[in-house]
Amino acid sequence: MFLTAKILGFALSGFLSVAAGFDIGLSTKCVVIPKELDMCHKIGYSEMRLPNLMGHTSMGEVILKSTTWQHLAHTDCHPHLRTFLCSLFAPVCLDTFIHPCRSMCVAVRDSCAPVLACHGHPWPHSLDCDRFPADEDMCLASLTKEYKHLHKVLPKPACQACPAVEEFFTHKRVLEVFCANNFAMASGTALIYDEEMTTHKLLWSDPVCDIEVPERLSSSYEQLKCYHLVERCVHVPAREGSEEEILLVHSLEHLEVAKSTQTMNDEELKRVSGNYDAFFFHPNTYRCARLAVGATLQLVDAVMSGKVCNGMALVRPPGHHSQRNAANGFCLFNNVAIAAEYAKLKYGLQRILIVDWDVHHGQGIQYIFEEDPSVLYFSWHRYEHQEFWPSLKESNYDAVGLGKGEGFNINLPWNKVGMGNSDYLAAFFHVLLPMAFEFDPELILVSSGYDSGIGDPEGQMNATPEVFAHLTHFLMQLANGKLCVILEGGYHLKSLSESVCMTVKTLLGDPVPQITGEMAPCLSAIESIQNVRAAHKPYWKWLMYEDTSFLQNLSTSSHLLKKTNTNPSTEHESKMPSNDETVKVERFLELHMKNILFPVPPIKTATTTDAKVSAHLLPVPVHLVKEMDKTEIKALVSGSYADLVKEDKTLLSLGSILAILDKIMKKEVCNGIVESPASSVAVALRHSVRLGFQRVLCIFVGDMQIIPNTEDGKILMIHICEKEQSGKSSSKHYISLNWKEDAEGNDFFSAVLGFILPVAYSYQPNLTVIAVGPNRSLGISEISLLFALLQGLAESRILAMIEDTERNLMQSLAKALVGASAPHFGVYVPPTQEKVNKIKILRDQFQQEWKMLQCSVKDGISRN
Ligand code: Q9C
Ligand code: ZN
Repeated sequence: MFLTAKILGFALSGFLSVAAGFDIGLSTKCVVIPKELDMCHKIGYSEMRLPNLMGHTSMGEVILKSTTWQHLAHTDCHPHLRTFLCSLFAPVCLDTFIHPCRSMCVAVRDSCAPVLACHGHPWPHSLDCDRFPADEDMCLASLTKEYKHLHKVLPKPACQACPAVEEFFTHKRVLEVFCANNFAMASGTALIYDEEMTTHKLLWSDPVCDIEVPERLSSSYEQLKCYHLVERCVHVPAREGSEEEILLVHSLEHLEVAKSTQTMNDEELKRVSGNYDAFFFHPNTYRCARLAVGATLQLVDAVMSGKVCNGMALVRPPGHHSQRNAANGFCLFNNVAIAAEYAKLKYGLQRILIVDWDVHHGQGIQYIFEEDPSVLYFSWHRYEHQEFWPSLKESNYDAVGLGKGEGFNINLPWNKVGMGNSDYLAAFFHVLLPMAFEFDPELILVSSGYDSGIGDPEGQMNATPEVFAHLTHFLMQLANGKLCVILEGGYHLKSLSESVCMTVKTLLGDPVPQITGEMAPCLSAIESIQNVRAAHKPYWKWLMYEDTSFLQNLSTSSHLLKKTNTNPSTEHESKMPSNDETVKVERFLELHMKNILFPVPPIKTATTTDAKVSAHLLPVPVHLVKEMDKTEIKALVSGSYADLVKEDKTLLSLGSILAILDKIMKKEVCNGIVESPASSVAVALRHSVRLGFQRVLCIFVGDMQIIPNTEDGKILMIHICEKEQSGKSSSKHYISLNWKEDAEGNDFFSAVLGFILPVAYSYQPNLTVIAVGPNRSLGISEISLLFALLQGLAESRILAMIEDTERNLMQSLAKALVGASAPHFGVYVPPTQEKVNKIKILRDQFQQEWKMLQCSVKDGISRN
């Protein structure tokens, strides 16, 4: 992680002042990105700058110039070698210049020149270290202290044992090997907060508006400080949104009315406020609302320019209810809608996803983008058959968008209060995430209201703060991680601030807390999910073969009838949460957060001391663990697995596995990756259980020789292979999923979202083992997807066991585990009918046991 964090971007002018000696004319040249450099395409730029520190104008030229030394990349001569070489000629995205400092060059040269000498080549003039600036603040510096600690001994090649080298044949390959995405990936999390936005407040008594208080902002910020999250974020200042920016969405008339309130007295303010449904003006409201818009745009700029990879803006007033010509529901300007228009205009984006997890329907956003296919809007909201504010017919699931925008508006109405973690997760698995992966957004904006959380007087829902960590984690897997979270509602101060913290913590890359409690969506949630799937079936390829049909009679309809008959006064009483309830939730959360939060292990990823392994994992910073010695392992591996210990190779890998498991158990490391024969998996699983992991989820990809015993329920095995293996039929704890990767692209999304994740979340493992054996039927893209999404489980405790022939796989997975590369899952392709049917059969078979699989109500199934 610190590798990328070390990379300093600076403006062109800064570059020019230190770059004397380089060919400036060429280094500032914008060129069209060749197709094979998809790391830059991913970011959304069609042009880039060539840093051109070697005086080259094209990749072809650079490859010619580097023939004598390019094979250095495959030696282990210095941990920063690839970074150094990449910085010399990699295309630079985002107008950010990257180049090495003299100290880095010297360090690399001192270690690597002997390797070149070994092969009969001198250190090339083009890599002369005097050409590079000495100022360490301005460029990629040499080894940091931590790095020295991790790699104490750099190999000193001797002429008798020249390191083996590999030749490259294509431009693409050269770049891949040198650059490995390092420079295309932004890192860091922006946090935007400006105290001035607490000056907007209600000046008279109004029971409808009195929950939208300044403390919503200040207490969230205080809580962030309390968890030391503020200091881990990149501070980005707010600014005022310009009139031009506001007019991207709003009418001039609306802007003028808002502007005119600045000089009004209380009485006039109250009168203007009365023109809207649930809004109040304060003399500083206009200024705050402009800051809220500007803060949101600053966040979009920080993310789109690559300054950070994600971030959160704490703003007031909120935005998602406000409309072209009207304030509404505490909102004056539609911050998120303006941001989407701005991003389209300034960065030429063609696909933006807006996720609105606020408990209210952001009807303002819906209206603005209803006919726009470039903005996919998803909102879940308390609806109660149109009883709940804003009580619109168009908040129901059948409002799917209009004209060209048909299919790009997704409403998931909740017809009951009390929705909780399982309901929200089910909505993500069975509705939002499959749409989002098919849509493939370039940027995600979250209308992040926390009134959908527990204790909120408006929402009356039950979801606990950690569910927002999971929702955030899922969204981080899309749009190359470009995620902007913008505050909307949230009126229980404690619930709000804890949820904000869970979101920011997750954006920063911390492991996600486990969700506790029964995992099963409620009947009413399943009904809503079924109906929105049915409504969207005509528009989405992934839904094409799903058997979704509308449910006419909802379990909540009778409740609606009953409600209209009740005495309004008693109804009012039961609806209003008492002060008592607020305090009760406060106390609950105080304890709950202590229970679920855990110290982040000091080391993210561990691997073995086996030099062969670490060599091709570099330059990813992994921690090296010393394996157990043979007698120790022999003592541990007893009984039925005795045969295994006879094989020396197996024994060695077991030694590393057991050592890493031990460190994961002790919370010294978060995850681990080892080279290991598939035959060790059964032993590793049993050993995990013996160490004290109560539920171990194992995803096994490929042929399995020894099928572990899973009868006691302490291990849940999902076995993915091309054909059913004989000898074992599926059961609750041993599930066989026959899946072969698609030649056209990645169609595994449907299996992961529709089956593997729901089963995994139902089981709630406290350790995940992902093993890849011989004859795997999944490609690197499919396995990477599995890794990315399963990291949300078991507090990110993952042990990866990979066959020793899988060098490429090993390298990409190591990067995924360390968190050093943006997610990359290949091209989305929708699943074939045959594959959809496969999932359907499995879902039917297991949904009574693993309830998160449920996404439709079948006749004859009565639950809850
Ligand atoms: N009887 C946000 O959460 N309630 N706004 C009005 C009228 C308004 C919520 C009730 C709730 C607005 C951003
Ligand atoms: Zn709300």
